Amino acid sequence: MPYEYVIIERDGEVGILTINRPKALNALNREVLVDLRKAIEELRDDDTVKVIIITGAGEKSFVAGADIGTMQPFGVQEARDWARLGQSVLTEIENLEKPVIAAVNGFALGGGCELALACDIRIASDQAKLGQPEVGLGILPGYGGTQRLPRLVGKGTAKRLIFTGEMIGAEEAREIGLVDMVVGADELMEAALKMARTIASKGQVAVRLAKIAINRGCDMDLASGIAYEAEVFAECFATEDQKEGMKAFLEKRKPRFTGK
Ligand code: DAK
Repeated sequence: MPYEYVIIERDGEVGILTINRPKALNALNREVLVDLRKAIEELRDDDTVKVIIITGAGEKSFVAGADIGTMQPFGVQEARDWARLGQSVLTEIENLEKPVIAAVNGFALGGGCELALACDIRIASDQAKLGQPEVGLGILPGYGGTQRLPRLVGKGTAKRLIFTGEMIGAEEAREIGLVDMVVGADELMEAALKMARTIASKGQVAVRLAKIAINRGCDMDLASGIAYEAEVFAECFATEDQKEGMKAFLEKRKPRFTGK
């Protein structure tokens, strides 16, 4: 399905979704968010796609934020609707039953940083710059930044980044845990694809259940999270993948997972 602001490509079992509004540094306006949602749902429903990579078009930017021109005239009710639209798209990405890797190829600011935060794993180009500059515009992060950022980097660091609006480079982002890996700009997509292919080669029921266990467990106290883990761990033993994975190990061969 063709989109105006998103490009979808498939590389084997990996779906690559490129946000494509480079003239505005891929800023998220309503049309981009609507295309992003439809594209995510297309990849979600495509059984041949096991892992998704999200990146930005052009060399300069992943996503430079929510579109400031769109938001400028908002009143309180429109701002609430706008927050709900973006939040629901990002929550859909976070809860997608497939792993999502953000390949952060440049600016990831405001809503762009929040989009990366909603992905499972973040790989950044050494040229990337990340931050939550919203307070400089008289607003606060509205696409989950005040919630996901402290959960990832800790309360103090999240407050520093959000209160100062400071932009940080990829290396510092890695040091604080905001990104998982930094690679040269030319190697970014290959690194993201390599990781995606590795994940795609594993038992997909197990990967899916691990994602659910981590996401749900992080919102629980430890004892409840551990109990929840036991439940999803047990579920694996009802799958063909578990039988095949362990049989292959014992027979000293590579597993042939079916995702069942
Ligand atoms: N929105 C709209 N257009 C943007 C944009 C953005 N976020 N970022 C860049 N652009 C546009 C520029 O206006 C420019 O357009 P033209 O003038 O060429 O038409 C084009 O992209 C190229 O940008 P620059 O000429 O500025 O490029 P530079 O290399 O000089 O600077 C920059 C790059 C990324 C440092 C700069 O563009 C910049 O500071 N951009 C804004 C970054 C920013 O502040 N991002 C956060 C946006 S606020 C909420 C819901 C959501 C949010 C908040 C609340 N609720 C409803 C509660 C989220 C908010 C945000 O994300």
